[in-house]
Amino acid sequence: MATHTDGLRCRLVRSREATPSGRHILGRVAFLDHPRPPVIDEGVPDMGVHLAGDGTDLVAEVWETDSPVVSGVYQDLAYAHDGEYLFCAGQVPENGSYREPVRNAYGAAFDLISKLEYPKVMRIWHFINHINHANADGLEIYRDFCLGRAEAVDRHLGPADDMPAATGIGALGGGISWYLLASRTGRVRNIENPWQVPAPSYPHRYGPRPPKFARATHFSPHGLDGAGDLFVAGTASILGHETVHAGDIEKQCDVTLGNMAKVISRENLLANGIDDGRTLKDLRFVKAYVRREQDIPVVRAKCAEAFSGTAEVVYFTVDICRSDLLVEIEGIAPRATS
Ligand code: 3EB
Repeated sequence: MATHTDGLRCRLVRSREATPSGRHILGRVAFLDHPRPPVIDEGVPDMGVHLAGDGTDLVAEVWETDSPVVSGVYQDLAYAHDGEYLFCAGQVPENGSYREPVRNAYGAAFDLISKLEYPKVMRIWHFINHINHANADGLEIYRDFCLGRAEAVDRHLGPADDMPAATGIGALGGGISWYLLASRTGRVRNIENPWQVPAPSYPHRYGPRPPKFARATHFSPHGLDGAGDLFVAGTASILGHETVHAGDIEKQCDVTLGNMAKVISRENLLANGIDDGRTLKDLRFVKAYVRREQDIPVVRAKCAEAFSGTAEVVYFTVDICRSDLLVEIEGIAPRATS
Protein backbone atom coordinates (compact mmCIF):
# COMPACT_ATOMS: atom_id res chain seq x y z
CA MET A 1 0.00 0.00 0.00
CA ALA A 2 1.17 3.51 -0.68
CA THR A 3 2.33 5.46 2.32
CA HIS A 4 0.47 8.59 3.22
CA THR A 5 2.48 10.92 5.35
CA ASP A 6 0.78 14.06 4.17
CA GLY A 7 -2.29 13.05 2.25
CA LEU A 8 -5.53 14.88 2.66
CA ARG A 9 -5.83 18.61 2.05
CA CYS A 10 -8.66 21.09 1.85
CA ARG A 11 -8.90 24.10 -0.43
CA LEU A 12 -11.61 26.71 -0.68
CA VAL A 13 -11.88 27.97 -4.22
CA ARG A 14 -13.89 30.83 -5.64
CA SER A 15 -14.37 29.03 -8.93
CA ARG A 16 -13.05 25.92 -10.59
CA GLU A 17 -9.33 26.43 -10.24
CA ALA A 18 -6.96 23.84 -11.62
CA THR A 19 -5.68 21.20 -9.22
CA PRO A 20 -1.89 21.35 -8.90
CA SER A 21 -0.19 18.49 -10.70
CA GLY A 22 0.44 15.48 -8.51
CA ARG A 23 -2.76 16.11 -6.57
CA HIS A 24 -5.98 14.24 -7.01
CA ILE A 25 -9.48 15.31 -6.09
CA LEU A 26 -11.33 13.16 -3.58
CA GLY A 27 -14.44 15.31 -3.48
CA ARG A 28 -15.88 18.71 -4.27
CA VAL A 29 -18.70 20.47 -2.44
CA ALA A 30 -19.94 23.71 -3.97
CA PHE A 31 -21.97 26.15 -1.88
CA LEU A 32 -24.48 27.42 -4.38
CA ASP A 33 -27.73 29.33 -4.75
CA HIS A 34 -29.48 26.05 -5.60
CA PRO A 35 -29.05 22.40 -4.59
CA ARG A 36 -27.32 19.96 -6.93
CA PRO A 37 -27.50 16.25 -6.09
CA PRO A 38 -24.19 14.41 -5.81
CA VAL A 39 -22.81 13.01 -9.05
CA ILE A 40 -19.50 11.73 -10.30
CA ASP A 41 -18.19 14.48 -12.58
CA GLU A 42 -15.10 13.46 -14.57
CA GLY A 43 -14.30 10.92 -11.88
CA VAL A 44 -14.85 13.33 -8.97
CA PRO A 45 -17.74 13.26 -6.49
CA ASP A 46 -19.39 16.65 -6.78
CA MET A 47 -22.33 18.01 -4.80
CA GLY A 48 -23.98 21.40 -4.61
CA VAL A 49 -25.29 22.55 -1.23
CA HIS A 50 -27.90 25.31 -1.30
CA LEU A 51 -26.39 27.79 1.14
CA ALA A 52 -25.89 30.95 -0.84
CA GLY A 53 -28.41 33.73 -1.01
CA ASP A 54 -28.15 37.01 -2.92
CA GLY A 55 -24.74 38.51 -2.58
CA THR A 56 -23.10 35.49 -0.93
CA ASP A 57 -19.76 34.50 -2.43
CA LEU A 58 -20.01 31.25 -4.33
CA VAL A 59 -17.26 29.04 -3.01
CA ALA A 60 -16.42 25.37 -3.30
CA GLU A 61 -14.60 23.18 -0.83
CA VAL A 62 -12.24 20.77 -2.55
CA TRP A 63 -10.68 17.79 -0.80
CA GLU A 64 -7.44 16.68 -2.45
CA THR A 65 -5.14 13.78 -1.90
CA ASP A 66 -1.72 12.51 -3.08
CA SER A 67 -2.84 9.31 -4.75
CA PRO A 68 -5.15 8.54 -7.64
CA VAL A 69 -8.74 7.97 -6.63
CA VAL A 70 -11.39 5.45 -7.51
CA SER A 71 -14.88 6.91 -7.52
CA GLY A 72 -18.36 5.48 -7.69
CA VAL A 73 -21.95 5.61 -6.62
CA TYR A 74 -23.34 3.44 -3.84
CA GLN A 75 -27.09 3.67 -3.25
CA ASP A 76 -27.59 7.46 -3.32
CA LEU A 77 -24.04 8.29 -2.26
CA ALA A 78 -21.27 9.54 -4.52
CA TYR A 79 -17.85 8.61 -3.19
CA ALA A 80 -14.15 8.46 -3.98
CA HIS A 81 -11.23 6.83 -2.20
CA ASP A 82 -7.49 6.60 -2.67
CA GLY A 83 -6.47 3.67 -0.45
CA GLU A 84 -6.17 5.86 2.62
CA TYR A 85 -9.00 8.40 2.52
CA LEU A 86 -12.67 8.21 1.64
CA PHE A 87 -15.00 11.07 0.77
CA CYS A 88 -18.72 10.41 0.47
CA ALA A 89 -21.62 12.76 -0.25
CA GLY A 90 -25.38 12.34 -0.32
CA GLN A 91 -28.64 14.24 -0.51
CA VAL A 92 -31.79 13.05 1.22
CA PRO A 93 -34.70 14.54 -0.73
CA GLU A 94 -37.35 16.70 0.98
CA ASN A 95 -39.53 14.46 3.12
CA GLY A 96 -42.42 14.86 5.56
CA SER A 97 -40.39 12.65 7.89
CA TYR A 98 -36.63 12.35 7.68
CA ARG A 99 -36.27 9.66 10.33
CA GLU A 100 -36.33 6.67 8.01
CA PRO A 101 -34.53 8.18 4.98
CA VAL A 102 -31.79 9.57 7.25
CA ARG A 103 -31.46 6.20 8.98
CA ASN A 104 -31.15 4.61 5.54
CA ALA A 105 -28.69 7.19 4.20
CA TYR A 106 -26.50 6.80 7.27
CA GLY A 107 -26.88 3.04 6.97
CA ALA A 108 -25.66 3.18 3.37
CA ALA A 109 -22.65 5.24 4.44
CA PHE A 110 -21.82 2.82 7.26
CA ASP A 111 -22.08 -0.05 4.76
CA LEU A 112 -19.81 1.74 2.29
CA ILE A 113 -17.27 2.52 5.00
CA SER A 114 -17.09 -1.11 6.03
CA LYS A 115 -17.19 -2.52 2.49
CA LEU A 116 -14.36 -0.24 1.30
CA GLU A 117 -12.57 -0.46 4.67
CA TYR A 118 -12.41 3.14 5.85
CA PRO A 119 -13.62 2.69 9.43
CA LYS A 120 -12.15 5.87 10.91
CA VAL A 121 -14.67 8.63 10.25
CA MET A 122 -13.11 11.98 11.03
CA ARG A 123 -15.69 14.63 10.07
CA ILE A 124 -19.32 14.86 8.95
CA TRP A 125 -21.33 17.82 7.66
CA HIS A 126 -25.13 18.03 7.35
CA PHE A 127 -27.11 20.89 5.77
CA ILE A 128 -30.80 20.68 6.54
CA ASN A 129 -33.49 22.64 4.75
CA HIS A 130 -36.26 24.05 7.00
CA ILE A 131 -34.24 22.90 10.02
CA ASN A 132 -36.50 24.68 12.54
CA HIS A 133 -39.81 23.86 10.83
CA ALA A 134 -42.17 21.11 11.93
CA ASN A 135 -42.25 17.90 9.88
CA ALA A 136 -45.49 16.15 8.89
CA ASP A 137 -45.87 14.81 12.45
CA GLY A 138 -45.24 18.15 14.12
CA LEU A 139 -41.68 17.25 15.17
CA GLU A 140 -39.01 19.88 14.43
CA ILE A 141 -37.02 18.78 11.39
CA TYR A 142 -33.69 18.97 13.22
CA ARG A 143 -35.07 16.63 15.90
CA ASP A 144 -36.52 14.36 13.21
CA PHE A 145 -33.06 14.22 11.60
CA CYS A 146 -31.39 13.49 14.97
CA LEU A 147 -33.80 10.59 15.51
CA GLY A 148 -32.84 8.89 12.24
CA ARG A 149 -29.14 9.50 12.82
CA ALA A 150 -29.26 8.10 16.37
CA GLU A 151 -31.08 4.98 15.18
CA ALA A 152 -28.49 4.41 12.46
CA VAL A 153 -25.67 4.83 14.97
CA ASP A 154 -27.42 2.39 17.36
CA ARG A 155 -27.73 -0.15 14.59
CA HIS A 156 -24.28 0.13 13.06
CA LEU A 157 -22.02 1.09 15.95
CA GLY A 158 -24.02 0.25 19.03
CA PRO A 159 -25.28 2.70 21.67
CA ALA A 160 -21.73 3.10 23.06
CA ASP A 161 -21.27 5.31 20.09
CA ASP A 162 -18.24 7.35 19.25
CA MET A 163 -19.08 9.78 16.51
CA PRO A 164 -16.73 12.45 15.15
CA ALA A 165 -17.00 16.21 14.90
CA ALA A 166 -19.96 17.31 12.80
CA THR A 167 -21.97 20.25 11.61
CA GLY A 168 -25.76 20.13 11.61
CA ILE A 169 -27.00 23.41 10.22
CA GLY A 170 -29.72 24.94 8.06
CA ALA A 171 -29.79 25.10 4.29
CA LEU A 172 -31.90 27.05 1.82
CA GLY A 173 -33.08 24.00 -0.13
CA GLY A 174 -32.18 20.49 -1.15
CA GLY A 175 -33.61 18.40 1.67
CA ILE A 176 -30.58 17.21 3.65
CA SER A 177 -27.18 17.47 1.94
CA TRP A 178 -24.39 15.72 3.77
CA TYR A 179 -20.83 14.54 3.33
CA LEU A 180 -18.11 12.86 5.33
CA LEU A 181 -14.40 12.11 5.41
CA ALA A 182 -12.92 8.84 6.66
CA SER A 183 -9.55 7.15 6.84
CA ARG A 184 -8.36 3.56 6.63
CA THR A 185 -5.34 3.51 8.93
CA GLY A 186 -5.17 6.87 10.67
CA ARG A 187 -5.96 7.50 14.30
CA VAL A 188 -9.18 9.30 15.11
CA ARG A 189 -9.78 10.67 18.57
CA ASN A 190 -13.00 12.45 19.43
CA ILE A 191 -12.76 15.27 21.94
CA GLU A 192 -15.31 16.91 24.19
CA ASN A 193 -15.40 20.41 25.66
CA PRO A 194 -15.51 20.50 29.48
CA TRP A 195 -17.71 23.61 29.26
CA GLN A 196 -20.37 21.81 27.22
CA VAL A 197 -22.45 18.72 27.94
CA PRO A 198 -21.52 16.15 25.29
CA ALA A 199 -24.23 16.39 22.64
CA PRO A 200 -25.09 12.67 22.91
CA SER A 201 -25.94 13.36 26.59
CA TYR A 202 -28.23 16.34 25.97
CA PRO A 203 -31.42 16.00 28.01
CA HIS A 204 -34.67 14.87 26.44
CA ARG A 205 -36.11 18.37 26.16
CA TYR A 206 -33.99 18.96 23.04
CA GLY A 207 -35.60 16.08 21.19
CA PRO A 208 -36.47 12.38 21.38
CA ARG A 209 -32.90 11.33 20.52
CA PRO A 210 -29.80 13.46 21.06
CA PRO A 211 -27.41 14.68 18.39
CA LYS A 212 -24.54 12.27 17.84
CA PHE A 213 -21.32 14.21 17.31
CA ALA A 214 -18.14 15.18 19.16
CA ARG A 215 -17.02 18.77 19.77
CA ALA A 216 -13.78 18.14 17.87
CA THR A 217 -11.92 15.30 16.24
CA HIS A 218 -8.15 14.88 16.22
CA PHE A 219 -6.86 12.94 13.24
CA SER A 220 -3.29 11.70 12.92
CA PRO A 221 -2.21 9.82 9.82
CA HIS A 222 -0.76 6.38 10.46
CA GLY A 223 2.78 6.66 11.77
CA LEU A 224 2.52 10.34 12.66
CA ASP A 225 1.23 9.89 16.17
CA GLY A 226 1.75 13.33 17.62
CA ALA A 227 0.93 15.58 14.74
CA GLY A 228 -2.71 15.73 13.81
CA ASP A 229 -5.40 17.67 12.08
CA LEU A 230 -8.02 19.08 14.38
CA PHE A 231 -11.56 19.30 13.06
CA VAL A 232 -13.73 21.61 15.16
CA ALA A 233 -17.44 20.82 15.03
CA GLY A 234 -20.06 23.46 14.44
CA THR A 235 -19.89 25.42 17.69
CA ALA A 236 -22.48 27.71 19.19
CA SER A 237 -23.34 29.75 22.27
CA ILE A 238 -24.08 26.76 24.45
CA LEU A 239 -22.75 26.26 27.98
CA GLY A 240 -23.64 23.06 29.74
CA HIS A 241 -26.55 22.11 27.52
CA GLU A 242 -28.19 25.51 27.51
CA THR A 243 -28.18 28.29 24.97
CA VAL A 244 -26.79 31.43 26.56
CA HIS A 245 -27.36 35.05 25.47
CA ALA A 246 -30.51 34.52 23.42
CA GLY A 247 -30.99 37.56 21.20
CA ASP A 248 -27.45 38.96 21.68
CA ILE A 249 -25.25 38.34 18.65
CA GLU A 250 -22.08 39.87 20.16
CA LYS A 251 -22.22 37.75 23.29
CA GLN A 252 -23.16 34.63 21.32
CA CYS A 253 -20.05 35.18 19.17
CA ASP A 254 -17.88 35.54 22.26
CA VAL A 255 -19.18 32.33 23.83
CA THR A 256 -18.89 30.47 20.52
CA LEU A 257 -15.29 31.58 19.96
CA GLY A 258 -14.48 30.83 23.61
CA ASN A 259 -15.87 27.30 23.20
CA MET A 260 -13.80 26.78 20.05
CA ALA A 261 -10.62 28.03 21.75
CA LYS A 262 -11.27 25.80 24.77
CA VAL A 263 -11.83 22.59 22.82
CA ILE A 264 -8.57 22.94 20.83
CA SER A 265 -6.47 24.26 23.71
CA ARG A 266 -3.35 22.40 24.79
CA GLU A 267 -4.92 21.94 28.21
CA ASN A 268 -7.97 20.22 26.75
CA LEU A 269 -6.00 18.08 24.32
CA LEU A 270 -3.61 16.96 27.07
CA ALA A 271 -6.64 16.09 29.20
CA ASN A 272 -7.69 13.86 26.29
CA GLY A 273 -4.25 12.21 26.16
CA ILE A 274 -3.18 14.13 23.07
CA ASP A 275 0.18 15.89 23.10
CA ASP A 276 -0.94 18.78 20.93
CA GLY A 277 -2.69 22.12 21.25
CA ARG A 278 -3.93 25.00 19.16
CA THR A 279 -5.34 28.47 19.35
CA LEU A 280 -7.97 30.19 17.25
CA LYS A 281 -5.12 31.66 15.18
CA ASP A 282 -4.38 28.13 13.89
CA LEU A 283 -7.85 27.66 12.43
CA ARG A 284 -8.39 27.59 8.68
CA PHE A 285 -11.40 26.86 6.48
CA VAL A 286 -13.75 28.60 8.84
CA LYS A 287 -17.45 28.61 8.08
CA ALA A 288 -19.60 31.04 10.01
CA TYR A 289 -23.34 30.44 9.87
CA VAL A 290 -25.41 33.49 10.79
CA ARG A 291 -29.17 33.31 11.23
CA ARG A 292 -29.90 36.97 10.43
CA GLU A 293 -28.11 38.57 7.51
CA GLN A 294 -27.93 41.88 9.35
CA ASP A 295 -25.71 40.26 12.02
CA ILE A 296 -22.98 39.39 9.52
CA PRO A 297 -20.96 42.60 10.07
CA VAL A 298 -20.75 41.88 13.82
CA VAL A 299 -19.75 38.25 13.22
CA ARG A 300 -17.23 39.36 10.59
CA ALA A 301 -15.63 41.80 13.04
CA LYS A 302 -15.46 39.17 15.80
CA CYS A 303 -13.94 36.62 13.42
CA ALA A 304 -11.43 39.13 12.05
CA GLU A 305 -10.22 39.71 15.59
CA ALA A 306 -10.18 36.06 16.63
CA PHE A 307 -8.74 34.30 13.58
CA SER A 308 -5.54 34.72 11.61
CA GLY A 309 -5.56 37.17 8.72
CA THR A 310 -4.65 34.25 6.47
CA ALA A 311 -7.59 32.07 7.54
CA GLU A 312 -10.26 31.58 4.92
CA VAL A 313 -13.56 32.56 6.52
CA VAL A 314 -16.85 32.24 4.66
CA TYR A 315 -20.24 33.43 5.85
CA PHE A 316 -23.62 31.92 5.17
CA THR A 317 -27.06 33.12 6.20
CA VAL A 318 -28.95 30.03 7.29
CA ASP A 319 -31.04 28.86 10.22
CA ILE A 320 -29.35 27.10 13.12
CA CYS A 321 -30.51 23.95 14.89
CA ARG A 322 -31.92 25.72 17.94
CA SER A 323 -34.20 28.65 17.23
CA ASP A 324 -32.49 30.74 19.94
CA LEU A 325 -29.04 30.37 18.37
CA LEU A 326 -27.94 33.25 16.14
CA VAL A 327 -24.50 32.02 15.09
CA GLU A 328 -22.52 28.82 14.70
CA ILE A 329 -18.86 28.54 13.63
CA GLU A 330 -16.64 25.61 12.57
CA GLY A 331 -13.04 25.31 11.42
CA ILE A 332 -10.02 23.10 10.89
CA ALA A 333 -6.59 23.44 12.50
CA PRO A 334 -4.37 21.43 10.15
CA ARG A 335 -1.22 19.86 11.53
CA ALA A 336 2.03 21.68 10.94
CA THR A 337 3.79 20.21 7.91
CA SER A 338 7.44 20.72 7.12
C1 3EB B 1 -24.81 22.25 19.39
O1 3EB B 1 -23.74 22.45 19.97
C2 3EB B 1 -25.08 23.11 18.19
O2 3EB B 1 -26.40 17.80 14.93
O3 3EB B 1 -24.54 17.30 13.90
C3 3EB B 1 -23.43 21.59 16.17
C4 3EB B 1 -22.67 20.64 15.49
C5 3EB B 1 -24.78 21.38 16.34
C6 3EB B 1 -23.27 19.48 14.97
C7 3EB B 1 -25.23 18.05 14.62
C8 3EB B 1 -25.37 20.23 15.81
C9 3EB B 1 -24.62 19.28 15.13
O4 3EB B 1 -25.65 21.43 19.79
C10 3EB B 1 -25.64 22.37 17.04
